[in-house]
Amino acid sequence: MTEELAEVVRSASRVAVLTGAGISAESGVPTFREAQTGLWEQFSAEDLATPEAFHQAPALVWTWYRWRQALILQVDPNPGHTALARWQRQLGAAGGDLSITTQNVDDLHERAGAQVLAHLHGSIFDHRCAECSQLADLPEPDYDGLVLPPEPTDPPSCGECGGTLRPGVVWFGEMLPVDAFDSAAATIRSADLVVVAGTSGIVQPAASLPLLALERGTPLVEVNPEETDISDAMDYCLRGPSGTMLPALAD
Ligand code: BV8
Repeated sequence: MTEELAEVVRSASRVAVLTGAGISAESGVPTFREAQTGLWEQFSAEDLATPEAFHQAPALVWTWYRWRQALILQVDPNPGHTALARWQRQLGAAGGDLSITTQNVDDLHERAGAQVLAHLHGSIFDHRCAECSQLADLPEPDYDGLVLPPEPTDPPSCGECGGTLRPGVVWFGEMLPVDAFDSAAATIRSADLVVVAGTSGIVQPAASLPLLALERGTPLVEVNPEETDISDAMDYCLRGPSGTMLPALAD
């Protein structure tokens, strides 16, 4: 990290962070860029994360989500998650603020002790009725997420209307929760530093959020081992894994 960036970080008191799948990669949660395996080998994640896929193959899509839940329950936050939680506590104690907006549907930021402002694409642990939208609590999936699940199982029925339960996430082609997006946009517009960690910058409208920083010339930092669709907008690019780069940035 250059001395210039170190000074920018030291003087920041209102930090807005946007994270993507890459921040959970070192915990062992596959990113969307990685090839699928097992039951889902012939599909890309983007193929499965749609209402159409769930309508056509509810058991396959439902089992994919239950398997991902099991995997997430069995892994731990990594130093990237814990660095953001620490930085958030430190800034909060000094009268500042660090907001975390994530595209991820896992709970690893929370399990690292951080407050999350917005889960733009929902939570993998939420389930709702595809017909009446009633939320439903389900027991944890009973298979080992570190090995691939057995045959697909049908999604359960809604206890209220008998409809079909679906994952409580935002699928491709579905609208984001307006309040989540708007609060994320507000924190980025009022930040004095924006950090974008672990996202390819492909999925919209999430990927457009960091660009709001350009309105006021707020410094933009990207943490990613690779170049992304939004790297050109960045003032600083830390080319490395977030588990290494975020602790260096936060401390
Ligand atoms: C919307 C929840 C309005 C589910 C997700 C045609 C019709 C309809 C819509 C569209 C269309 N064409 C385009 C769109 C818009 C579409 C879109 O953006 N498509 C893309 C594919 C072009 N967006 C939508 O549909 C959104 N809704 O637009 O509504 C609308 C409605 C109707 C009609 C028109 C418009 C909804 C998008 C939300 C989808 N749901 N997740 C689930 O999780 O199963 S998206 C999902 O994929 C993730 O949440 C995340 O957002 C995205 C993956 O992106 P990343 O997080 O960036 O992860 P990725 O794997 O791509 O990259 C990982 C990065 O990490 C890499 O850069 C890698 O280098 C880096 N990395 C790896 N290791 C590390 C690391 N970085 C740091 N450290 C490491 N160790």
